[in-house]
Amino acid sequence: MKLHYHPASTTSRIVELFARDQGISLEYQLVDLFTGAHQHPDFAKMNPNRLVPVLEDGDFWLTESSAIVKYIAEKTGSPAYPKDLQARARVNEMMDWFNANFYKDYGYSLIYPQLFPHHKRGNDATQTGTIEWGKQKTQNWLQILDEGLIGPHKTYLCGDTITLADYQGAEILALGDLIRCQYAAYPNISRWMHTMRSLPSWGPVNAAAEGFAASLNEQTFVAI
Ligand SMILES: N[C@@H](CCC(=O)N[C@@H](CS)C(=O)NCC(=O)O)C(=O)O
Repeated sequence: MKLHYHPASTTSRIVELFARDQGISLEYQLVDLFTGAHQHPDFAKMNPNRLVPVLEDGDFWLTESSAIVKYIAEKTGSPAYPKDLQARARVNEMMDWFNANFYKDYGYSLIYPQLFPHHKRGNDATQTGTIEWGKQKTQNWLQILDEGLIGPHKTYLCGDTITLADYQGAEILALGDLIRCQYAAYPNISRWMHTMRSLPSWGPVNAAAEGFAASLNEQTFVAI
C-alpha cells in the first residue's frame, strides 16, 4: 500500500503515526503541497478534492484519513481497530466526534484562518469573528473532552489500549502547537497528550510539523 502524503499535513500524520506505531509497512510518496503538486490534474484524478492523504492499494484509491486508517487497520488485522462490535463503535464514535465537532471549530475556525491565506476570511470583521467563534467553541469542546470523554482514569480515549481514535485525536490536537496552544487547564487532556507524545514514532512523524511551528515563533496568534 502506498500513501500519498505530506509530513506537514495533520491528516497525513494521522495515517503515518498509526502505521509506524503499529509496525505496518507503507510506501510513502511525497506530494509537495508547497509547490502545488496536489493541484496537478494527475493528482486530481486520484482525489478530486486535491487534498492529502490518498491511499493507493493496487487499482484501489481511497481518500479521507479516517477511512484510510480504518481500511489499513482492517486489512492488517490491527488491534487498534477492535473487532468487537461495541468496542469498535466506541472508536468510530470518538473519531466522528473529533472530525465533525472538534476539528471543524479548532482547525477550520481558530487555526487555519490565522495560518493560510486561502483560509483567511474576506474582511477584518469576519476574520476576527471567525477566530473568536473558533476559540470559544474550542474551549467548550476541550472541557467536554477533558471531563466527559477522557476523565481522570483512562490512559487512552477508549480505555486501556491505544486505538485509531488516539492517533487521529492526538495529531489533530497537536495542530495547536503551530499557534502555541496550551492545555494546562485541561489535566486529563494533558496527561493523554503526554502519553501520545511519548510514543517512539511521535518524534520522527512530527519533526516537519515541529520545524513549521518553530518558523512561526515570531508571529502573534489568538490561541487557547
Ligand atoms: N477530510 C480530509 C482533509 C484532508 C486535508 O484537509 N488535507 C490538507 C492537509 S492537512 C491538504 O491537503 N491541504 C492542501 C490545501 O489546502 O491546498 C482528511 O481527513 O483526509
